[in-house]
Amino acid sequence: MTIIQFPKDMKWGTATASYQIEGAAFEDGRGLSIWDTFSHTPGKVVNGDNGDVACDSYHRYEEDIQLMKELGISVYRFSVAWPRIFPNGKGEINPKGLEFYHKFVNALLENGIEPMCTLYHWDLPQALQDTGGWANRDTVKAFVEYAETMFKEFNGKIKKWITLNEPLCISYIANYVGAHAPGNKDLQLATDISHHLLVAHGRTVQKFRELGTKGEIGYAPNTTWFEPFSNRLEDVEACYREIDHQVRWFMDPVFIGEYPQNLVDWFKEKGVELPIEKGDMDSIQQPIDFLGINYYAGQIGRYKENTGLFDCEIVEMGYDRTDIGWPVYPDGFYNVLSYVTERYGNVPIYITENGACYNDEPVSGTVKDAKRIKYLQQHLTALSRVIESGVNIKGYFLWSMLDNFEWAEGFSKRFGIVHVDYNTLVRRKKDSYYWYKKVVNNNWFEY
Ligand code: JJW
Repeated sequence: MTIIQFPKDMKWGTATASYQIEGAAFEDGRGLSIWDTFSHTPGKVVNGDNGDVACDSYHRYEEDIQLMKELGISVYRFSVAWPRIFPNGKGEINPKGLEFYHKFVNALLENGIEPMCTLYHWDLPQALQDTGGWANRDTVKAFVEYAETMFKEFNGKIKKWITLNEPLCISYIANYVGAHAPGNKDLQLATDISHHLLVAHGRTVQKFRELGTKGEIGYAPNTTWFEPFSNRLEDVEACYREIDHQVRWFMDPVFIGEYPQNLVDWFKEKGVELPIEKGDMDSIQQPIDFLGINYYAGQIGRYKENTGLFDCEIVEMGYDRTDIGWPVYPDGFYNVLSYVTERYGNVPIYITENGACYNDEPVSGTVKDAKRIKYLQQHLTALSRVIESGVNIKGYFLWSMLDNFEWAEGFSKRFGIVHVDYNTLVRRKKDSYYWYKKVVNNNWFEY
């Protein structure tokens, strides 16, 4: 028998995002976002799904909060829909939007659950996309204004803030791969956006300090790990290019004030350059209070010419895959966390997302998602090992509280520890919910 024990001040939570759960897409003055446009464009989302209703959490948040309370979590990570606050992205504020989040945050606090608020989890106001979106520096300005509104409005009530969720997805997946809204396929555009996102992040942190906002602010890049197929230098370098892009590109500027030079050169060979203006790197390099890490999967990589952006091919190694096709690779979680700490020092880290897609359905009232439990056991073990090694882990947010709208995969991919029936919107606790409840309450689990 092995006991996996966590530090006594470890915080346990769950995570969601506005467009993925709220629904009420056209209510109370909410403006359109790029995900409304994208999901209503035929062929973009599996089965033509969209977030018009989603989990209807906009109306059912009290039920959701009861599920959280019974689970015993002390923190909940959610995101605010920018177009609910500023239907046109900037200018006039929609009081109903603020009112909704006040009611929601009050309800969390009344139930003893601390809110962690993500300001940007992908639902850019469509009005800002119409003037170029994140490729236009005016969007950076609009974002800082929106953030300022939120800091002032919720000062003292929300004490944990995240500027951006998964900048790699916002830039390269949405604007180079084209799999997410707005669905562009342009490497220069994606690179411009990656830089503007970092500037937006840094200026928002500056604004947070300037206003003397209570609490802490961080940032939540997604990570992955690439393990070289062999120790051949070419394989090692190819894998490090992937890591340099997925991890360092979005963290080196924040912690060190510069981009990884090898990738700057790599992109330059492809005719792509960063749109750095005077003062940008200073704006980006703001001390943050914590780093959020999202981790789901790792890969084995091998050098192959003209493959992907970085001449690295993914090698099929027969690892188990979740139902979204991502390899289960808990060592990658350990490696990413060690790597980040080694590179940037002992920064406080929240695991802002970790979890697994398994599509188990209810059978006579129960959802037996044993594979999700196994995934969580493996990843929490890796987390425990890294904590033992001295990495400064403050908390863990399981993605996700509920099954929800999984972006381009629509409702076909389920990440929740609570099952949602999308016809009736009935919530049903899965076996993993009960398993996680024990972890949260005991602060340990056993094999
Ligand atoms: C990459 C698609 C080909 C979410 C990607 C698609 C095609 C090279 C889960 N994290 O729902 C990454 N998630 O909202 C945030 N993380 O490429 C939260 N990463 O690529 C979860 C999807 C993702 C992705 C999805």
